[in-house]
Amino acid sequence: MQLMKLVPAALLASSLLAASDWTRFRGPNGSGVTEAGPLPVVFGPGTNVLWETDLPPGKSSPVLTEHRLFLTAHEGDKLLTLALDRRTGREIWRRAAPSRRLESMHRLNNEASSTPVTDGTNVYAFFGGYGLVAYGPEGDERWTLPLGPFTNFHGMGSSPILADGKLILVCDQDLDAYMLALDPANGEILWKRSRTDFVHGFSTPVVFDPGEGGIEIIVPGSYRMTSYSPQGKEIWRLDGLTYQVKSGPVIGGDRLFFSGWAIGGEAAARLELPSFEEMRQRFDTNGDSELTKQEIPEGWLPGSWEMHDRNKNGTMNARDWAHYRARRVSENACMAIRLGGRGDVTQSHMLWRHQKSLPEVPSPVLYRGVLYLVRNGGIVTTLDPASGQVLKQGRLRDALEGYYASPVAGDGKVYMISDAGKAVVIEAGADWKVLRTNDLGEDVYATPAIGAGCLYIRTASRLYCFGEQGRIASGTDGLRLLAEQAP
Ligand SMILES: [Ca+2]
Ligand SMILES: [Ca+2]
Repeated sequence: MQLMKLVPAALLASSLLAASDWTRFRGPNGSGVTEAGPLPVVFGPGTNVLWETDLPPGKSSPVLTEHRLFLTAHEGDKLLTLALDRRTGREIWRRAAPSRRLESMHRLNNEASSTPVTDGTNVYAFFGGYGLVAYGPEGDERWTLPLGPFTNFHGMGSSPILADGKLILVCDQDLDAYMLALDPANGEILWKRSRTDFVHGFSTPVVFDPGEGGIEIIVPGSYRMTSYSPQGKEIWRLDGLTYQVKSGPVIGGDRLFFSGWAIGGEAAARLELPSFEEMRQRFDTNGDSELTKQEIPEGWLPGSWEMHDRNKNGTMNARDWAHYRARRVSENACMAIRLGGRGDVTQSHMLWRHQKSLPEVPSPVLYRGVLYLVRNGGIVTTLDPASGQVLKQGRLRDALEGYYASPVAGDGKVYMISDAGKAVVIEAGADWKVLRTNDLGEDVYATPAIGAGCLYIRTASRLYCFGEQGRIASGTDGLRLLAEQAP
């Protein structure tokens, strides 16, 4: 179903569309923030709907070009990339990846959970069950690159990005994790950086531009944040992350903010275990130089043996044990890191850590000088990015569900959407307050996208483009996007 509404005419500056720049997961450099016109407070099915389009299932987010909107979905055995008309929501084309492999995944993950990226013309999409695909604006297949199968029992979730003219993809998995840089023109692998110290992860990188010529690609991984040059050389590393990273970092000035949470990462669960060598000497009763379940004292066994027996041979070797041992002392935290370092910056560049009421999946959003976190149960915490001090904490009383979509912000508002589809609009500020809780009537897992005067929200069955028609009509910023009527 497509539902078109007549959109009032207004004058238009196309530069505004370019400025919105929502071309990758969470928009401009993964920040979740853009200022591109008025955004609605009141919206939902039948209310302030500029258009809506039925979609096959998927949990990826839309990305925008001046005229198009791209997203991914899966239907039956097809891994789909779709192009919609940004003004109307009309589907222009859909293409299926050459094949589809069903990978193991968490019950809440999805075969189309990675968000594509666009260079403004073409689209690049990643599916854990296939690899990478690249299409031109008319749906012409430019290249494909099969990848995997992956050793990530929750399924893949990281999204590709474009940086320094390269397509970057992080494939963190339990065995042989790596990061790729490709030529977006032809899919040729420019470099492949091994990340074998890391286990499965789901984070999407961000880019730091220190303004001195060279950019950095910043990648959260299990226990460690790493910064790479566009050539794949490590610039700095910082230890102290949780073991399983899901959210993405955000940058404000010369600071990086990251929030990580995983089961077992609470301070109370912390347990210092002996080294592998000591374990071997004390407990390797069958003399095979590895540790079986039976050999490890019961209180020291991992909750999930499968996860830590990374090569699935039924025993723990030194590498398996080292990772498990690190996990038992890793702690969940939201942290601030000073950028610009070199080498191991764990001691020198960690600015603060906050360890209470942390989100499990959603990334933080830094908006107008305030850092926002939302965790399951609708608990919102705002932090002072300078000090890590809590500014305010409160519950979203009408949206107490789980939170998987990451918050986004613009036009003085922060949007947080629960998995039950309650979309809370918060008036931004240290002393934030709820303006409105809208009910979308369907589950929401995808992070919204923001366009010029539009909020794009993917629910279980459709994509909505919401906007306040009155404000758009009277707006002086004039949005051509909304001025043009459906063809
Ligand atoms: Ca043994
Ligand atoms: Ca093993």
